[in-house]
Amino acid sequence: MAGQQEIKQKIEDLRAEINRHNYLYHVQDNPEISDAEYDRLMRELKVLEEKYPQFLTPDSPTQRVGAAPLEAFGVVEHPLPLLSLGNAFSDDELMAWYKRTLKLVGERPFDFVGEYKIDGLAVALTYVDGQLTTGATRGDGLRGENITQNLRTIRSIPLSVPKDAPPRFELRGEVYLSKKGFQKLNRERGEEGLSLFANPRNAAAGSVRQLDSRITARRPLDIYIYMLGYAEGRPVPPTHWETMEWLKTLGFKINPKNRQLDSIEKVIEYYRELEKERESLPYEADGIVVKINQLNLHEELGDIGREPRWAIAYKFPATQATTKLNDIGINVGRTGTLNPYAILEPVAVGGVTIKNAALHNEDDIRRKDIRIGDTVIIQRAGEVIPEVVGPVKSKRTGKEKEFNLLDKIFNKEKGRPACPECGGEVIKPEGEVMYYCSNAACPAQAQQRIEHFASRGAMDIRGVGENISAMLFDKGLAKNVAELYKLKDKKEQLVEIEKMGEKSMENMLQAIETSKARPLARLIFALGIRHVGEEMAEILANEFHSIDGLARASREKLMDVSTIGPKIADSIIAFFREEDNKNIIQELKDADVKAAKTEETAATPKHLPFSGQEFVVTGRLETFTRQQAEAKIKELGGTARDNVTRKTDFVVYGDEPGSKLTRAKELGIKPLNEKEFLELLKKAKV
Ligand code: 9MJ
Repeated sequence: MAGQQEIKQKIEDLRAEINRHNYLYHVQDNPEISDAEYDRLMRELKVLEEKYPQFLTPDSPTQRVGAAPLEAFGVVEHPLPLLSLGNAFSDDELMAWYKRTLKLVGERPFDFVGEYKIDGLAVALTYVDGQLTTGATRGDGLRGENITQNLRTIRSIPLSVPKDAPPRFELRGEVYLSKKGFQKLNRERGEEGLSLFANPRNAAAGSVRQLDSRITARRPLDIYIYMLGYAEGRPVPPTHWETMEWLKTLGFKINPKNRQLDSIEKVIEYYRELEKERESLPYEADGIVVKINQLNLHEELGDIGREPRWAIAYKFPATQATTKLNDIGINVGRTGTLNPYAILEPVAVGGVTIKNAALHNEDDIRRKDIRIGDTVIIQRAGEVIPEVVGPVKSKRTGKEKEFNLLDKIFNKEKGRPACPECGGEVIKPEGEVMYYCSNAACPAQAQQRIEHFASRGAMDIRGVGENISAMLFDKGLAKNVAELYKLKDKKEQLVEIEKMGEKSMENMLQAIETSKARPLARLIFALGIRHVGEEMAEILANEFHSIDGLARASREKLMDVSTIGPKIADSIIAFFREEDNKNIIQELKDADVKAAKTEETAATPKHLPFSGQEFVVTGRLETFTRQQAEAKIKELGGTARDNVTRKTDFVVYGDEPGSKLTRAKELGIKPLNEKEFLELLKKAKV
C-alpha cells in the first residue's frame, strides 16, 4: 500500500491539476481536456478524500463550485449559495443516491421532478418590487459577477413581473445558446477571422461575460429557469413542481420537458427517453437533473459540501473524448471550398465510433495550434459533424507537424497547388478564410450540388440523398439539378441503379414532381449560391419576388437591402453571370419548376386583414415578446421582417427601439407604439 506521504502528494497533485482545468474552463472559457476527463479527475480526488479524510481541506476543488469571478464585473454576494450538483453516471449510482435519500426521509412519501440538465451557464436573477434588479453568475457559489446589464438583453428574461409576485425573490436558471445559434455565431466569427468557440456552453459564457452588453444583445441567448432560490413577503407553493407552474404564470420560461415522476423507476425511464431524444434537441444537454419534489424535504436534507442532497445530475454518456490526430485530409465542398478534416485514431464518443472530424479552415487550425500527431479533444454535438476542439499541448512529444494546406494539395505534375478532386486551380478570395477550387465543372462539387438541391431545407426531395445523388451523377443520369426533372423519361436506366427498386423509383419520381411547387425562397437556397443560406434566401425572395428579378438585380440594388454586404452581392452576381447556371435556370423553368412566392399562396390564396403589409417589430414590448408579436402579424396575413426598407409599412416599437425606429422616421414610415399596435390588432380581428 502507498505510504501516507505519497497519498497526500497524489491528492495535492490532483487538486492542482483540477484547479488549473477549472480556471481554463470557467474563467478563460477555453478548456484543455474533455468534460468526461475532468469528471474522472474529480471523482478520483473525491474517492481519495473520502478514503483519507485527514487530507481533506476546505480549499479543495471538491468543496467549491466554480472559479472566482472576473474582477472587471462588480461582485454579487449570493444570500443563499448557488449549489452545484452531485453526479451519477449509471443506474446503480442513481439508485445509491435514492437509497441514501430514503434512509434520511424515512416513512414520509415523496416524488420527483425530472429535468434536462442544460449545458449552459447558471445565473441568479433577483426581483425587488416587481423589477429585475440583479443578475449574477454563479462564480464560486458564494460570490458571482454582476452581469445584470447583459442578462437584461435576453428576451426571455422578464424585466418586470406582475404585481402579485413576492416583493423580493431570487430565481436560478441556465442561460444557453441553441446549437443553431452557436453554429451561426461560429460561422460568422470564422468569416470575420475571429477565434471560434469550442462549444455552445463556452459561447454562452463568453457572451454573457462581455463587458459591452451590446455584444451580448446580438447573441441569440435564451434561459430556462430551474429553481426558486428564495422568496420573501409572500407564501410560495409547497413543491418544486407547483413552484415551476407558478413561475410560468409570472412570465418565466420553464422547460416544457420537465416532468413530475412518482417513482425512481419512472425516473430511469425518463432518463432513457431523454437520452434518446437529446441529439434532436435544439440545445445541448449533458444529462438530467433529478429533484425531490417536496420543498420541506429540501430544507431537511440540506447540502453536503456545495451539493444539495435533494437533487442529483444523472449524466448522459460523454460526447467529448481525446484521441490522436493521425493526419489532415482535404475534401471539396459543394461551393468548391477545400475543407480540411481530421483523420483520427478511431475513438468512441457517446456510443459512436469517430474516425473523422471537422477542422473548419487553415486559419482556425493555426489559431488553435493543432498539429498533425497531436492528441486532440474531439466532440460530437447533436446532429452536427464531430469537430476538433483543440490540442492537448501537455501531451506533445515534439514530433508533431504543423499543417500547411497549399503544401498538402501541391500537385507535382502541374507544379502548383491543385484541387484534389479535379486538378482545378485553387484560389483564396481576398478577405476570406477558405480556399476554393475555381473549376465550375469540378465533379465533386456538381454531385454535392444535386444532394444539396434535394435536401430538406431546400427542395426537400425524399429519396435523393447522398448515395442516390452520387449514383445519379456517376451514371450520367443527372449531371446537374435540372436533369432531376428529366429522370421520369429514364425509368429503364433508373431501375438498373443498384438498390433502386421499382417502388422506391416511383416514390422518388413523385417526390421530384411535388418539389416543383416549392416556394421561391427554397429554390434560391437550393441553387447553392455561395454565402446564401436559408435565411438569406428568404430575404432575397421577399425582396426580388422571382428568380429573374434576382438574376437581374445590380450590385447596388442588392446592397440596398440592409443585410446584404459586398461579399454576398458579389457572390450572387457571379452566380447568375455563369453560363452553366443560366442554362440550368432555363431548364428548371422549362421543367415547370414554379418557384411560387410562398407555399401558402401557391396552394390557397386568401385575403387576411394584414395581407400584403410588411411589419418590423423592434425594441422591448410590454405585452408580448417580439416573437409573439410577429406571430400575431403573420396570423393576420402580414409579413414580419427584420429590417426596415422602403417596402416596410409599419414599424412597431417598444422600449429601446434603436436604429430601426430612426431608419423608419428617415424613410417616412409610420411608427406604431405598443398601444397603437394593440388597437390595430383589435380592429383587424373584428
Ligand atoms: C440545468 N443545468 O439545466 C439545475 N439545471 O438545480 C437544472 N441545473 C440545478 N437544474 C439545482 N435543470 C442546482 C442546479
